[in-house]
Amino acid sequence: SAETRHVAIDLGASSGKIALVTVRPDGLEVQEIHRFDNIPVETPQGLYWNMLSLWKDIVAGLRKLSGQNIHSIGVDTWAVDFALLDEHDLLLDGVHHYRDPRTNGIMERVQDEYGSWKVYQRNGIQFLPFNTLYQLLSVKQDHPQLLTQARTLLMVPDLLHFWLTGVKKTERTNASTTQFLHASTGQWDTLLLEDLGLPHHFLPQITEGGEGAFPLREDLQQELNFPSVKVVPPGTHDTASAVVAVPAEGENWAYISSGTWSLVGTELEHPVLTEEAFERNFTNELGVSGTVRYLKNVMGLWILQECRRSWGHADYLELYREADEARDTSLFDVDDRRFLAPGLDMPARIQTWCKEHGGEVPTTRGEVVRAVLRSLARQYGQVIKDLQSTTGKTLQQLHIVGGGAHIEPLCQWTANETGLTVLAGPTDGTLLGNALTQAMFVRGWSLSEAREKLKQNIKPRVFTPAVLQV
Ligand code: LRH
Repeated sequence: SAETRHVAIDLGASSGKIALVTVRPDGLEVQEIHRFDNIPVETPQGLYWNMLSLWKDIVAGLRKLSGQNIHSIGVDTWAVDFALLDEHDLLLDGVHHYRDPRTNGIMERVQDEYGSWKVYQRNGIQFLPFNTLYQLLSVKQDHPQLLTQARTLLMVPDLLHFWLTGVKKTERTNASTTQFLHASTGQWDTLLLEDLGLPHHFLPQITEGGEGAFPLREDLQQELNFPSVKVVPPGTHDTASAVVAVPAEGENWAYISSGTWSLVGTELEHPVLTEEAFERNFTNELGVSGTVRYLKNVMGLWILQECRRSWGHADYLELYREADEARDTSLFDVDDRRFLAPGLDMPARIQTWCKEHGGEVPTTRGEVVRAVLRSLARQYGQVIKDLQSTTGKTLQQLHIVGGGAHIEPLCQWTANETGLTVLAGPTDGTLLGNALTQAMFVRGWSLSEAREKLKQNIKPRVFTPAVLQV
């Protein structure tokens, strides 16, 4: 039909959003349906996501649409985290947060004892201490009975799709973030898991985002009463959905998906599994339609979010104004591991880093925010340089999608540090990419047709690199 309607459910590390995206011949209409906080819960047994509360909000959001003519529903969330289910599909343990310290030291052990290059050659995934691989090893170390009891492992969006449909499958884009999906076979790397002493009987079949549909569970369908709905999993890794929503032209573009994390990368047809890519710790995550998301995680706005929390949730615009007026102090390495864990001492951690490195310490809020944003931009500059050298691409445009596209000083500093024209927007790229991927299935579009549709609506803001004064 001329008009199709897609419900995108996007869970990020700090909030969830549900939107109804209507696709018409002349463009897209985005209607926000429900927005809610995602607040992790600290317990004596570790840091957990509140899955039950998230599910409650998903159903509450869908209820607001009940009876309407919706064509499809799809969920995306952050990567790497998972649930283990027993033979009755009961949750064994909750879903741990990837920032839970339970993985401390595990990645390093695998790197030393098994060998990093050996792992990288198999899957081309960047070494991050919280990858599913190391989380599973921590379960094996601390609670091995859970792995024996488990019948199914579901990644977070797969769990939500299971609760919506009753179907247990793993969507490919998010499966690639586990660090045990084989780069050339495209299947679970059972050999790697066996080498590391991990079972794999609980790994479901892999499906492609945007390429399949499942009926809504009967009881939900009865309650929600959508006349002709299907659940169409999109690229369920939020970053995969965000990349779909890059309003790209031609070949020579890179992106920053800028939210809690900054994912700095480019779209490729084939993975780069070279020693250079390995040394620079680039990842070859998978995107929709067989694409490769060649990118690197940069710590992102997380550092700012945690500083703000320590300042009693100060107003962001106020903070940017203070940063604009503040003096420059030392920049710092945003990717230092010390910034990964949650903590109200984030400003103090930054100050300690600067002291240790003999720099000028930021003291006021404005100075801290300025140092965070400028240090992020500097790191983007470095990653873009490495991106070009490891892929041989000559980049011309850098798209910023996600919340960070709102932050003008960050966009401008990023243009200056990378020397690339920055195109900022859409700010709700993940939601749009999720909905567009559902539309690809429902309407039979290709990825480039989806992006053409997006470009009818999105006019990015342009930031030109400042000319260096010599
Ligand atoms: C961003 C993101 C990122 C992952 C991280 C765990 O939300 O999905 O791509 O590395 O969360």
